[in-house]
Amino acid sequence: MTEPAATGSPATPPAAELAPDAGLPVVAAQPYGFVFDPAHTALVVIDMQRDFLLPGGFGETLGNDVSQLAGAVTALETVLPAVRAAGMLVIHTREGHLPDLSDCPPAKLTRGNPTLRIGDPGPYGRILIRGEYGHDIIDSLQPAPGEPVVDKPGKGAFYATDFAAILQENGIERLVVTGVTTEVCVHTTVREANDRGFDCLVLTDCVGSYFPEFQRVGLEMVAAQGGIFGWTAPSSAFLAALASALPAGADTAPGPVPAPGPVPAVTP
Ligand code: C5J
Repeated sequence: MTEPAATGSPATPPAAELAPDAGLPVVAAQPYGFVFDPAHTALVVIDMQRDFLLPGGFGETLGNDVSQLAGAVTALETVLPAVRAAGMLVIHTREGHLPDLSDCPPAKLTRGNPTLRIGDPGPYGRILIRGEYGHDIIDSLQPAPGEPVVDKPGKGAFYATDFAAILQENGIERLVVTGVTTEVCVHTTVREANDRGFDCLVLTDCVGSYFPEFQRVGLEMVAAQGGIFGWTAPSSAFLAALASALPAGADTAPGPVPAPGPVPAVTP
C-alpha cells in the first residue's frame, strides 16, 4: 500500500527542539518546559462573557454553578496586565450569534433543556446574541484598545472566524490559552490550534469549568501522552518565565487595568 504524501510541516519546530541557548524563556510546564518567544506568542482569552460568568446568565440557566469560574477571573486579572506590559499580543474571543440566528445551527439552538435558549430575552439581554450586554466580556477583563476580539459562532476560535488570519498577520507561532470553559471552548480551540501546527500552553488557574472533575481531567488530557495536544502550567510559572525574558529593570507587575475602549470586533 502506498503511504499518503506528507501534507506539510508545522509553522515552527516543536518547543522541545528549540535550542535552550537561544535565550528564550521556558515555562516550567507539564509534560516538559514550554519554550516561547513573547514576540511570536499570543495570549488568547476565551469567552470571558457575562452570559457564561454572571449569576442569572445563560451558564446558570443551563444548571451550572457559575461560582466555579471565579478563580479564572481573578487569575486573569493578574495575568492580563503583565502580558500587556510585556508587549505580547492579546486576543479575546466571544461565543455568540447574529440577531437573526442565521449562523446558529438548529442542533445548537435546540440542544439540552435550558430554561432560556440562545436568542431568548434573558437578564442581560438576548442570550448569546452579538451586541447584547450579556454577550460582551465582563468589566474587569475588557479588551484594551486595539486588542482583537474574535466573534465565533462555534466552540473553537478557528471555525468561521478570522482568528487564523490574525495569528498569521501578527507572526504568531505559539498560544497561551485561557478562559472558559476548560473542557468545551478551551479544549476545542487548543485542539484546532494543535492540528494547525501551533504549540499551546494552557494556564491551569486561568481556565475554568463549571465541573471540578472536568477541570482536573480536562487539563490532564491536554498534557498526557507527552503533550498530546499541548502543555499546562500555572500562571505563576508563565509569569516567572515572562519576567525572565524582559530586560533588567522591566516590570510585568500588574498595573491598573486600562479603561475599556471601543471593542474592535472581528466578524467572520
Ligand atoms: C460553552 C464555552 N461551554 N465558552 N461555551 O458552551 O465553553
